[in-house]
Amino acid sequence: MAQQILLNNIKVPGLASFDVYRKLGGYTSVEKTLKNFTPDEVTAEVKKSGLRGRGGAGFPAGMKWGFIDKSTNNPRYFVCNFDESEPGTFKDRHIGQLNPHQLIEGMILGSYALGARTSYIYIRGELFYVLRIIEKAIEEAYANGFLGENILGSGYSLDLYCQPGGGAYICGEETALIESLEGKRGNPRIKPPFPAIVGLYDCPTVVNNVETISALPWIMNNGADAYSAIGIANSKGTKLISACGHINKPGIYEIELGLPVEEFIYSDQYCGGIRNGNKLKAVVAGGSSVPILPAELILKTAKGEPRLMSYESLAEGGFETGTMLGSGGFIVMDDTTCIVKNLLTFARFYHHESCGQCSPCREGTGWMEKILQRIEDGRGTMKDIDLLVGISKHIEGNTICPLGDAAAWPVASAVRHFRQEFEDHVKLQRCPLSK
Ligand code: L3W
Ligand code: SF4
Repeated sequence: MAQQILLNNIKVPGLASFDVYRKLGGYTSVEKTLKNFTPDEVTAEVKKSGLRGRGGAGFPAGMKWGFIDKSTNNPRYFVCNFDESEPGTFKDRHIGQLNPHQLIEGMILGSYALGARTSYIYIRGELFYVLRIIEKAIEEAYANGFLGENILGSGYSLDLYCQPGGGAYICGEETALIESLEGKRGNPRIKPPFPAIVGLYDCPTVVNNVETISALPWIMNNGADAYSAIGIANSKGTKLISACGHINKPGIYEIELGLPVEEFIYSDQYCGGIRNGNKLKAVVAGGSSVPILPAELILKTAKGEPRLMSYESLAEGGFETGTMLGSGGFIVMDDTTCIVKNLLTFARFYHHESCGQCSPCREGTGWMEKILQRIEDGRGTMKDIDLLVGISKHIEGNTICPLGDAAAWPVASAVRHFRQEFEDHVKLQRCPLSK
């Protein structure tokens, strides 16, 4: 059984209540940290642990905290990105719903490290039922002296608010989230400056994902060395994977980074193999925003080495033959799947969610959707296939935020790995998989 850090007590009845959480050792990391660690020592511990951002980019958490300018008197903010909207990604809502105090405990630790006096959990608007659970947990934390003035007599004070999101995928991009939190339309800002320098209300701000923050209590309780002893290379600790699609056991799994992909897909402990004994066709390993890989490249790298569930191994080969761990939304497709149709669904999503600020994304996502619809309907031409690739290349790297890249990468990789299937649609003037 893999080490469980985030899901350890998840099945305990009543875990969302302060009393049950506290009985299981909850909030001990706050007691220990406020007494024995300076804020900079907490940052140093998180740096040493090797914890990386679990929202998609995998940026080292402690390093991000280290960018915060503490030399001015400006307020600093710690913000939790709970705007989980990435297709195939449903891990954060699970821990927020069932273990909200673990997240609040992590918020206290991160806020203390950064010297934040006010912090926010920005939660996807549609997850209103989770917001209610978190707000209740925040109330309990105040009532028990873990939030508010002079926490546990330490001299450190913190107010924590839970804010419902604006109802758009783009509000999960950290600068759009900040704009939305300020009460404006969630339009991404140009980076740099990064939020660590100019963030919420133009003050230094760190935005971290729910899963990243929820790992902090374990790290402060057990130490950075214990955390970095789990995992592999520069992929330390555990990762939540929301597995979905054509597998026997869809669900949320906490894996130790470095687990072979083959074991994750086929073992009974995890996905339990492909449904109906079908053949694996393709996987999108990190939410829909990463390159799609065919079965042979998700199980083994181009060098023939077993592919591992880690930042490095999934990226091995670059975008020619590799992909990204991303948010951990693991979408599995069997051999009954039409890649063009699947891609069309993704393209429609990005077109709908584009904020419209930059023309390559605003125009390109809609254009790709139209072409994919044409090909899927049997009205496409061979030229359309190259046009798709051309558009995706013009979007990639030419936009304000990563949504443009996120829309381009799946298209470029699908044509690279499944060109024959696109050509068959054109030749047959229909989907080859339709009866
Ligand atoms: C200060 C520097 N800070 C980087 C910070 C930056 C951010 C973090 C990572 O995109 C990805 C995207 C989606 N000084 C800094 C610095 N930072 N350099 O580090 O930054 P970045 O730009 O690499 O990525 P990002 O903008 O955070 C996130 C992909 O994740 N994705 C999306 C998932 C969506 C969800 C969801 O709905 N919950 O998870 C999935 O793969 O495409 O590539 O904080 O400020 N020099
Ligand atoms: Fe908006 Fe798309 Fe530009 Fe991002 S890339 S700022 S979503 S138009």
